[in-house]
Amino acid sequence: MINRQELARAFVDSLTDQLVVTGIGNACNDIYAAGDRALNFYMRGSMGAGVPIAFGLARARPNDRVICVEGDGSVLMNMGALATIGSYKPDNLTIVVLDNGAYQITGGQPTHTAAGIDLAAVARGCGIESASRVETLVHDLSMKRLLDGQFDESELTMRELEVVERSLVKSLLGIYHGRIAYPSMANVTAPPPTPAAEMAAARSA
Ligand SMILES: Cc1ncc(C[n+]2csc(CCOP(=O)(O)OP(=O)(O)O)c2C)c(N)n1
Ligand SMILES: [Mg+2]
Repeated sequence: MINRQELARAFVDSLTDQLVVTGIGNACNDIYAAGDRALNFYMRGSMGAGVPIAFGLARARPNDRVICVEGDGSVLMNMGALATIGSYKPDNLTIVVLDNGAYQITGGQPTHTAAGIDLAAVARGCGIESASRVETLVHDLSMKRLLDGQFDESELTMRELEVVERSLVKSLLGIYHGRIAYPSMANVTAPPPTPAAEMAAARSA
């Protein structure tokens, strides 16, 4: 089973020249810890600002691909941004919402998604037709492989394939409880330095 930081490392390793905007939650810390790059922008301060910043960047840089990684708490705080994106439909913007059902970084208080609010459905309602939950993406992926014959040699039953799908979804969601200090997270959750700290370091260097 992979965990959220491993997922962040795999994501960062797969990047080439994409512009990455992270939200203020764990997305920011994980992606910074996985490997800082000049093309990353970490929103450090305002919840809800990652998605609109990424949208503005996508509009301003139509030849670049922009990927925004946000938390559920932030997206809930600024759902109107989804309607703006649905109106403009930028084709160079991808939004990934790490929906752990919690304001994890401030102590794990539950968000509305923990009560069943479906952000992918909200996004589709806002005109972002391709929005989908990770369960759907994984199922579509496995059905595509099944239909194009890639499982023909495999002895997996449909029931076993479902178990594989569920376990992949669980890995991808990487849900951890905010109040538990997981040992493997100890050395990777340091946030990126603030701009003020960076300027102070540059002055003293
Ligand atoms: C406008 C605003 N309100 C509250 C905060 C305090 N705050 C910072 S991160 C955070 C939780 C973010 O939750 P989420 O986006 O789901 O990310 P997670 O911590 O779950 O990864 C809160 C409440 C803030 N920075 N800005
Ligand atoms: Mg969250």
